[in-house]
Amino acid sequence: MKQLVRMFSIVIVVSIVLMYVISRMNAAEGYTGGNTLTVYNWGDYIDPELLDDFEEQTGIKVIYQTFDSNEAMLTKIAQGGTTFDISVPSDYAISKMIEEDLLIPIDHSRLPNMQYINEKFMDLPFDPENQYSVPYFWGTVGIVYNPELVGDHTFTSWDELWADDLRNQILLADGAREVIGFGLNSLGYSLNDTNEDHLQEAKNKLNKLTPNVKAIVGDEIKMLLANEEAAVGLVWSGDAAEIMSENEKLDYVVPEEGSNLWFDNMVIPKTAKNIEGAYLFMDFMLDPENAARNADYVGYSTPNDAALELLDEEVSGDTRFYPEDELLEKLEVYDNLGKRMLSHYNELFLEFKMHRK
Ligand code: SPD
Repeated sequence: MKQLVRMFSIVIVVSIVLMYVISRMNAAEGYTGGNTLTVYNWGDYIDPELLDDFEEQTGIKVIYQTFDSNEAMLTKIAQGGTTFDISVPSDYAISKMIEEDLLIPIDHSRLPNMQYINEKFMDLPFDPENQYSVPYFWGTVGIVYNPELVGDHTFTSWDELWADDLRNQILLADGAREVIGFGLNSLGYSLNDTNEDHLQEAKNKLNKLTPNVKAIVGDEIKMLLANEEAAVGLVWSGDAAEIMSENEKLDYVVPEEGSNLWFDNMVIPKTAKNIEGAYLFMDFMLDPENAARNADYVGYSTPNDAALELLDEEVSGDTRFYPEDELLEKLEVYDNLGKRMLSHYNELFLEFKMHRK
């Protein structure tokens, strides 16, 4: 009898250990049960204290994972095997996800704080009527530079990047659309151009930039520029704002030939397991105080009017990061160029990267 009880106890203990190990493995793969929420966001794109506050307010545990490009995020969600409840793609990637039937339509009645979003960020062509996405941050692509290290350059033109005196001084954000885009813009073409001759011309011109390019990097671009490891960077506006808060010598400009205006919105992928939690999270992030804290922390521009009022006037009145409509009208939003053309942009970017080796 004693032996039977011992064996029974062993079986119970082994089962408990196994259940624990399996639940940890699931968590690592983004498993969401009733009381967890898996958020898949860009790196450095949220105030981590907001996640703690959300957990405390709702009792929902957040499992947080990051990506560094729309392409990486799209591939991961499309290939399946994940259970993300929230993601934050950009404009053209949202359009692609809608096209590929990867998103759940949004019920606006579950998002009372959506009222604070400025209407110019709603109903944009990549998601008419915001059927699938909720504004998070927005911004431009431009050049951050250290006036003490670049002579007379003020980068009002993309062409200044090719100057001989900038040898090994430029860092580029690791984005295919951003790099091919400024190559096209520098030639006077649209950053949505699909003409093969124009694309080859842009790549050949970018190849000539190679001697000036020190590195193509991810989020570390902020630390490198703030520490003056390079004089110039091609960056998203919010990263420029953060870099400039670390090193006040630096400035940010959007070249006059044109550039990219982008929008990152929250979505609920079809992989979601906690839809109720996803709505709670989106509405929490739309709350004016939370949205203002988030904007303050990450440095990006908020589409939330009530949050904007809570920010320092120094921040909300800075036209480098909240540009006037006149500049915005000159900028272009990335189109969803379709699977084949987007892959072609990626190939061209890869060829440019290889050219540097
Ligand atoms: N580190 C956060 C980066 C977020 C950038 N999103 C901009 C995407 C533009 N296509």
